[in-house]
This record gives sequence, C-alpha cells and structure tokens, in this order.
Amino acid sequence: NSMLLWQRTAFHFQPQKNWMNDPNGPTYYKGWYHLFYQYNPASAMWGNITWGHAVSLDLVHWFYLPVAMVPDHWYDANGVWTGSATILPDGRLAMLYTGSTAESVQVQNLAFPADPDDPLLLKWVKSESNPVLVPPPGIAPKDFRDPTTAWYVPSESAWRIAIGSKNDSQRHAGIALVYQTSDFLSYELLPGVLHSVAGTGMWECVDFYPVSTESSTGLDTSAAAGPGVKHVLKASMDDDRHDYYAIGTYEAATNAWVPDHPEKDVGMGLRYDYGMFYASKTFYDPVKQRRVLWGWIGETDSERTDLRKGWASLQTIPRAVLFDQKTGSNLLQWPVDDVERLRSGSQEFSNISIPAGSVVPLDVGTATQVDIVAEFGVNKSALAGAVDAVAGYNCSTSGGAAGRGVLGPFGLLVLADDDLSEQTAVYFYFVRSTDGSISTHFCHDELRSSQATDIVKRVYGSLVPVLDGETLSVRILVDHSVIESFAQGGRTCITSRVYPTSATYDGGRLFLFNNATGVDVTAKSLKIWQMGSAFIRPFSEHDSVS
Ligand code: DQQ
Repeated sequence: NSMLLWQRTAFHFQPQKNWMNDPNGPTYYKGWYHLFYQYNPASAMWGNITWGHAVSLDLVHWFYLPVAMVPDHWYDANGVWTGSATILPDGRLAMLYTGSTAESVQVQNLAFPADPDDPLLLKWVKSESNPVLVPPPGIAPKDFRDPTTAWYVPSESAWRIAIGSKNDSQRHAGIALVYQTSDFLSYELLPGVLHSVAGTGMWECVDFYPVSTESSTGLDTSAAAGPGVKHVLKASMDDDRHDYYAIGTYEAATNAWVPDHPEKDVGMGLRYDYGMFYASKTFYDPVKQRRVLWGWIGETDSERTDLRKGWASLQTIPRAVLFDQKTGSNLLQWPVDDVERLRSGSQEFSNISIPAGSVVPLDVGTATQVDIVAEFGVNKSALAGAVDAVAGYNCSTSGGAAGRGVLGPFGLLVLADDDLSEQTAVYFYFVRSTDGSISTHFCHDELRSSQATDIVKRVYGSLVPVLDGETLSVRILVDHSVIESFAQGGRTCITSRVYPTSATYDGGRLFLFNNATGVDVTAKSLKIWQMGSAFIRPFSEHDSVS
C-alpha cells in the first residue's frame, strides 16, 4: 500500500525491514563507523533480539551488514540485549552486552571481534567466560542491564563500567552500579552507587562520559576528571520512557559523581529530547574529536500498522554533544556536520513579517526532505508591555499551536499540505511572568500531523534558555515522516514521528505562522536546503574496502 511506502525516510538510519530499537556499541574502528542495534530478524515487533549491524564512512551513508550476534547460548537465549564498545589502548575492541538468559535472568557478557584485522568486524566471538557478571545480591534478576563503555582509571590500573538497575526497597530508586575490572573477565562491584534517584524506577541504557567546559571538542570516555572537565550521567527511565541527563563532577578516587544542580538531578531535570527519543548512547569519534549521540525513535502508530508496513523505528541523525559554555547548565546537541553534505540548492528569505494571527506560505516547492535554519525577531516593546493570561504555560497542556496567547505561539508549520489539513507546528511561546522576566517555551504540536487514525499525536516541548542579546533560532531536519528540531543551537531538542497522508512527496509544504494575539513576529532570516537522499543499502562485493 503506497500510503505506507512513503513513511520510509531518506537520510535517517533504518533497517531494510522488521523491528529495530536501541542503538548498540557505536564505535569507530579501522576507518569505519559501526552501528549495531537491537533487531528482530523475523518481525516488525520487538522479539528475538539480535544485533543488527551497519557501517559508514561518514555517519550519513550506511552499508547494512549481516547480523553481528544472535541469541545462541543459554546466557543470551532470550535476547542479545543492549551493550557498549570499549576500544582498548592497544586498539583491541571489547564489547559488553546484556544477555537475557534462558530463564530471563539479566547477565553481562563479553564478545570480541573474531578477526581484529577485519575493519568491518563481520564475525564476533563470545567469551568462554560468559556470563562475566550476574545480578549481585539485592538486585532483582530482571533489573540488571545495559553496560556502558568502560573508562580507564590510571590510579587503579583498571577499567570501570556502569550498569543500570533499581532499588525498590529504597523508594523505587533508579540506580547506577559501578564495577571495576582489569581484564573484562572478572569484576569487582564498587561500594555504594554512582548515583541514585528515588521514585525513578529502572534505569536503562545508562551512559556516563566527560565533557569539556572550555573547548569545543569532545572527550574520550577515559579522559581524566579535573579542571575544565565535567561528567554527564544519562539514564533512560523505563517508567516514563524518556532519556534524562545531568551534568556533574566525577571523582575517580571515591567513585563519586555529584550533580551541579541537585534540582536538575537525573530524573527531574533535563532531557536530551522532549519528543520520541529513547535508549540513547554516545561514543567518542577520534577522527573528528567529537562525542556523538545516537537515539532510538520509536513509532507512535499501532503495532498492527507496523506489522502491515513490515518495519518499525528509526535512529536519530547522529548528534555532536557539547557542554553549553554560555549557560553553563545544559548540553548542546547538533546534527553531525557530515549531514550538511546532503544539502543541495538553498532558498533564502529575510525579514518576512508574520503579523499576529497570520499564516504565511513559503514558496519553496516541496518540503518533505529539507534542512531549515530560521531566526525570529519580535517587537521588544510589545514584549515589555504584554501580560499573558496563561499562567504556568506547558507545551503539552496549554492548547498547542492553536491555543492563542498574547506572546505566542509562533514558528513554522512543516510537513503541511496546501490547505493545512495536515501540519506539524514547530514553535516558540513567550511567557512574561509578573516579575517581568520572560521565559521561552519551545514545542512541537503533532495534533494535526496526520489525517490517519490509530496514531498517538501529542504536543511536546519544554523551556529553552535564551540569553540577553541572543536571536531566537531553530534548526529543523524534515525527512518525510520524522522531524528533528534544535532550538538555540541545540539547547532544547524535539523529535516527532509523524504519518502525513497528503503532505507527502510533492504535496509537502512549509508555512510560517503567528498565532499570538499581541505580538508581531519577523522571520529575520530563513534558509531552506533541499536534502539529497543518503544511500543506505547492503554492502556488496563491488564496494571496495580501501
Ligand atoms: N532495550 C533492550 C534492553 C534495554 C531496553 C532490550 C531499552 O537491554 O534496557 O531490547 O529500550
């Protein structure tokens, strides 16, 4: 059915068919970027979990390779679950992953490349010592999974990994355990936990890595803690299916991680993304000296529809992650610059007025596969005078793009059709509080994204910091059925999985809108690139490996 065909994307990674979930073991090895992923070789639903595998020279174009690891031992009979790669100083690669055993106990297993000289890492050997870790006393057999990339602690001549779990006797606390090892075969559980947050439940896919507070390059996972370095802790919370992070300080000697802002502690504070985004994982790219984040974009249609269309899920465009030196309190995420190689002819506009209550079409032809950078300006005096009736604005509950306030919403309508019967709004909303301060909300409204039924449509978003003198800006990647937005250089990000039925191919349009009642907005600059399609296809014998 053609209605389902176009939901395939042009430059997002997805398998040829069937189910995909978490990104696994992303790494760079002998000239190739590797992406493994949770994969069901037999169906478009979760199950039979195996590691799918693909390689790329640039993080944009991908070759599918044969599956890397299948559930073929008692210790992973119920699935080769999520894991992470560690590159050792001598160049060897250690892969740790969770196996769900024949009895559904979660254990950690070690695998390594059968031929370390094969840059494609086609064949994997599972260690004779598996499982190398079983749930420790006090940890339930199904609450022990997803080992991180290891970091090296020179003073101990040893490596450490973190593993997510939960502690129900401690007010349903999510926790990250830390193990120390010198050979990846035997491990010592370190006392205490790396971190714990009451009420957050099982922490899946924990990630733990250093960021520089002074430079714009990424840091290797083993980079020493110290001045100019902070550590990010991320947990994917199984209870609410979102990825939370906090920035803090790590002391290797005591294995203690202390969040900078306890109120923004992992669990209540910051999210990588306010839309469909889960089970993410970073890796250090030594070629471009950057830390790269992958996230899983699940479906919001029904399982029945997924089975009919024969596939489910996408990965995000890989995002470079940096500490935000201007705010000092959040990360910045930005699509890897390699994706800009897909840009072709751009159309530019400047100073387009968007009066209160208007919708302005943009004459760009089709806009189903585009990269958009937009900057907005608002009349400052209007801001100063306005008192908004909306107290406690919240993207999800304040009426979305249709709810009119004095100072918002305004922004773009993407994947829209000519008569706006389909549209996804990407917008800002200012709120002026009684003390005169202005806060800025950034949201996606999916409520009119598709005329199809059987789809969960939501309004997503959060606050975005806008500092004095900064212009309001957003970058949006539109790819047929997925929209990834990055506000203020990537301080707040939102991913929407959408299912337009008429805003497809040549029918996909772009509009500006301003639904505020009390403020005129100007699109100060707009740049829209048509995007080429990435090749994402099986590796063939004709593809030479140089
Ligand atoms: N997905 C894997 C688990 C992980 C979960 C199983 C997160 O290892 O905890 O497919 O989506």
